[in-house]
Amino acid sequence: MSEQLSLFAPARLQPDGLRYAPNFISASSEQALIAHVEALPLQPFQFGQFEGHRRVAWFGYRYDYTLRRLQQAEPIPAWLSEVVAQVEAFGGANTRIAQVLCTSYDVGVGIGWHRDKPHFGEVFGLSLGSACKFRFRRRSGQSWQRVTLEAEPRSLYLMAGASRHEWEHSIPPVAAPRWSITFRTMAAPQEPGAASQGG
Ligand SMILES: O=C(O)CCC(=O)C(=O)O
Repeated sequence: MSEQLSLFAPARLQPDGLRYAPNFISASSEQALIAHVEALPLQPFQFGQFEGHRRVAWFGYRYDYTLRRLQQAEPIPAWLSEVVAQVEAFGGANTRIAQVLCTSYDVGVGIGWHRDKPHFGEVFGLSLGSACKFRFRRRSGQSWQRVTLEAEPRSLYLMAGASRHEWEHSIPPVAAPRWSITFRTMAAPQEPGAASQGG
């Protein structure tokens, strides 16, 4: 498994804590994972009273935007065990995936600017089916610093550190069907009195 860190163009700026591994899985694993994801009872993403266009299924935990808290979800299924183990090995010692989110993006569907919920720790994303422009932005005075990662099919990205907690990310509407599997660890318990992350 090789790791590639220099795909950011045109600027050399790169969010700290971001790692990227092209060809993280084989083409046959990719096809098998897409088939498994498509066989799930995918539901439109619920954001309080709003409904997103992407379709999702959660395992381990689900964040309920109406109740504003984590809920227990179905356990992570056996067909994900191998790739979860690969992701944990990529994350390094003590990486324990507690939540998996499977997402299907039809043509023209993307995801808006956000940071993942603070309940979660590190965030890994496996891209399937087609490439997307994985965009990052961070406030810099009156403007924004911006970086785009071309997330290729079969690649894995890891957001930790500043890339996870300071930079927001988004995906513009995709030009071809894309699926992603997001793997999240849980955040370390906060020290009493420590400031919590918004969003
Ligand atoms: O599809 C992806 O790779 C990103 C998904 C994402 O950012 C999210 O669900 O919060």
